Amino acid sequence: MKEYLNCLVVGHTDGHGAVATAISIKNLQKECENVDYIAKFPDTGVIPKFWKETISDIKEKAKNYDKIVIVDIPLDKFNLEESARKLSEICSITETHYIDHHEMPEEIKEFLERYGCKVTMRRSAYDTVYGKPDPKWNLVGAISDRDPTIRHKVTEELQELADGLDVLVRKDLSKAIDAIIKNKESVFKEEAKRVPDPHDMEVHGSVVVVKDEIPETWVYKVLDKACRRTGTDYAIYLSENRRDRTTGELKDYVSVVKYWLSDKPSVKSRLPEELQSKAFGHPDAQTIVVEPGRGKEVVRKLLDELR
Ligand SMILES: [Mn+2]
Repeated sequence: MKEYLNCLVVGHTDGHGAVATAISIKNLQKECENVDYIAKFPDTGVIPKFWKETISDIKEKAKNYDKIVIVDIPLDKFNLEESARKLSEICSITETHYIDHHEMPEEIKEFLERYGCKVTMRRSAYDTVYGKPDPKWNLVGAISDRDPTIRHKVTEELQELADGLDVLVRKDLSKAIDAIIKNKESVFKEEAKRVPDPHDMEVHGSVVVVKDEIPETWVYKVLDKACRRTGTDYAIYLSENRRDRTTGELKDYVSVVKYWLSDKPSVKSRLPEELQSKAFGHPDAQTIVVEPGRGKEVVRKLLDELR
């Protein structure tokens, strides 16, 4: 007989969340007869929705569980007190473990602990999990979360698994969780093949320019691969005369990324001033939109600046 009868894991829905959920389930199975889980987009994937709606469903079911683990789901920073209050209600119904690696103010942590929540705040994505991290899968999850604290342990094979994981969680999250629990690497290696390989690449110092035609949805992932393969810090891709999906206008798009393991300054911080207003995206994954025919000039300017 195990110590607990029914346990529940509630987890986030990105690659890292899938690993955190799967390994938490695996570890709980050693102490619980039955482990259920909830990890579903958008219910546990969109943070405001989670704390506004999904949390009430969990509260309703809480009395059926001897232990609940909530992992990799940050409190809603725009409704911090409100989300902490809702979490504390669950903690007062049953044993609740809240495990995360995003910032939490000390007074919120103290508040939760007063209500009996078992709060574990981790510094790394790697050990954001219930119980012991799995030496392989938790690394894959941390790569997927682009956590630089594990940089010295990253290998090409683990990055390939993380690529496959990122693809599969968007298509079939429960299949991904199941494959991690069953340690089926082949499932992720197969998915990773969907990320196109860069072939035609030009290296200029610490910058690689990818000349292949890349489907729009894969641009950032392919650029990431290009940096990995060539050992460069930045990658650039030009897509000329592409139709804007909302306005229907033709534009040139220049995408620039910084490799997540590089300690060079962000792309955004290094953009020439005249391009700043034409750029959007994450500081390390920017796309610059210009009039058709002007893309090549932008690529030259970026090369001058970044190489
Ligand atoms: Mn995470």
